[in-house]
Amino acid sequence: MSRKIIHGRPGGFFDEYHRKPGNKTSTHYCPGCGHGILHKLIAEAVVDLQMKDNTVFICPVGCSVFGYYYFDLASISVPHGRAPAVATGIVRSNPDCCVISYQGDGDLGAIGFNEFIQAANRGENIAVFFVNNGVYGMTGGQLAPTTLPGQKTVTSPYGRSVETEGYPLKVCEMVAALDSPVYVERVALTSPKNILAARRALRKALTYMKEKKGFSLVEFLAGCPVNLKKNTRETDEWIEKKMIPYFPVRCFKDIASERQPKCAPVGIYEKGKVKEMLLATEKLHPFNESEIPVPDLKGELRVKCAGFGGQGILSLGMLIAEGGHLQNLNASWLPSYGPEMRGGTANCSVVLSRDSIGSPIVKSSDILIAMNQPSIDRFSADISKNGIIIYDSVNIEFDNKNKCKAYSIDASLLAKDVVGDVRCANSVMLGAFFEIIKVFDERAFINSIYNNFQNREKVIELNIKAFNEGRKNARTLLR
Ligand SMILES: Cc1ncc(C[n+]2csc(CCOP(=O)(O)OP(=O)(O)O)c2C)c(N)n1
Ligand code: SF4
Repeated sequence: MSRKIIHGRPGGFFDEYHRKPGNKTSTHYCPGCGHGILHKLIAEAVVDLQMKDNTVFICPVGCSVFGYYYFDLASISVPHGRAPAVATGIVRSNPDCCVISYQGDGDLGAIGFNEFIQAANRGENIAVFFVNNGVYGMTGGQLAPTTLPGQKTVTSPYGRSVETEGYPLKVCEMVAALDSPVYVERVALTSPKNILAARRALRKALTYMKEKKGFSLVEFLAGCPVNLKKNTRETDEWIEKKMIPYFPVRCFKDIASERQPKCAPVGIYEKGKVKEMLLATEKLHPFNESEIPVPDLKGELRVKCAGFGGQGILSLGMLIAEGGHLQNLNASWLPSYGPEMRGGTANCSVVLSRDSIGSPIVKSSDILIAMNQPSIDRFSADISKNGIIIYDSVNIEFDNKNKCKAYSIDASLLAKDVVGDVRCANSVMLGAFFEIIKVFDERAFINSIYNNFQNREKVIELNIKAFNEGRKNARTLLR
C-alpha cells in the first residue's frame, strides 16, 4: 500500500503561526509530546475529509490551550472541563457544524467528567478526542484520574495508591457501556504502526460526525516526556509496556452503520409560540395584557426577596418578575438555591427594566422584601441610596440604623387571621410592594397570580385576597 508522505505543514494548520508570540514556525509543545502528533493528524484529516470550513476546534485548558495558534479552523477556548457542554451548544444551534471536543485527562476525567459523560449519554453529534497522558501536564505533572497504579507524580511521590486514589479511570470502557455513543476506540500515539491506527480512528470519528451519526470518542494514549522525566524513546516504551496493558488499545464499539443520521432538534423560537407554551393558562387571565400599558419605569428596578425556605420567597420573586413581564418589561428572576432551601434562608433577585438587563444578580437592591430576621440582618446593608425595605412585622425587629425608607407590613398576621392561610404571607408582601412602588398596573399582577397558581381556583382566590390585604396595609402606612 502506498502512502503520501507530507512534507511541510498539513493544510489544516496555518502556514505561519501568526497568533503565536515569538517563534512563528514551531509549536509550543515539548519534543515527544502526544499533542503535537495528534494535532498534525487532525490538521491533515480535516482537509482530506473536506471539513475544514465547517469544523470548530475546542481548545481546552491544559497544554493544548493554544490549539488556536496552529489550526486554521474556527476555534473556541473554553474553561477547564467544559468542552462537551460548549460543543453541545454549538452543534445544537448549528447542526451542520462539526465540533471537535479536544480534552486532556485532567480536563475530561476529573473536572469535566460530568459534562463529558452526559454529552456521551445524550449522544451529541460531536467527536471527543481524549488525550490520556496520565498526568496534568500543563500544571506540572500532578496525579490525574488515569495515572497508573504505582506511578509517581508530583502529588503522588510514593506512587499512586489504589487504596487511597482508587484505580485509574477506564473512560472508553465506561462510555462503550452507554447506549447512545456510536464509536469508541482507544489508540496509542507511539510507533508508526500505532500512529497509523490512531489516524484511522480519528478519521472514522470525524466521518461519523460529518454523517451526523452521533457521539464518538477516541482516546489517545500519549506521551508527556517532561513530566514522566524520560526521553521520547523511553516515553514510547513506557506507554507500550505500562499504559497499554492497563488501557488496552482496541475498538470498543462501532455501531454507526446501525444508526440513522441525527435530525436537527426541533426548537421553538417564535416568541408567540414560546409564550403560548409558557402561559398555558393564558385563557384564564382575566385581563388582556395587550391593553395594559408599559409602566413608566426609569432604569432598572432591582429587587431582593428574602426569607425562610417555605415562606414562598421564590414564588414571590416570580410573581413580581412575571407581573413586570406581563407589562412588557424585561424581567429576570434569579433564585439562590442550596442548603438555604432546607429551613434556612432563601432568597431571589428580580430585575425589571424597559431596556435590556445588564446582570440578573442583585447585590445592591432598590427594594428589599424581607420576611425573616436573618434576611433583614443580611441584606439591609446592601440597600441602594433611596432604596426601600418592606418587611414582615411578625417575624422581624428592625433597627433602622441607616434611616432608609422602611415599611413594616403585618404580612404573616394578615395572611393567617384575615386570609385564612399563613402561606399567603408572600402575596400580602406582593400587594404591599405593588402599592408602595406605584408604577405597576394591578391587572398585570392579578394576571401574574393566575399564571403562577395555574388552574387552582381556590389558591388563586386566596392569593388575590392576600394581595389586596397587603395593598390595604401599605396604604395605611403611605397616608
Ligand atoms: C477551573 C479550573 N480548574 C483548574 C485549573 C488549573 N489547570 C489548568 S490546566 C490543568 C490540568 C491540565 O491537565 P490535562 O487536562 O490532563 O491536560 P494536559 O495539560 O495534560 O494536556 C489544571 C488543573 C484551571 N485552569 N481552571
Ligand atoms: S508538559 Fe507534557 S503535555 Fe505539556 S507540552 Fe510538555 S510534554 Fe506535552
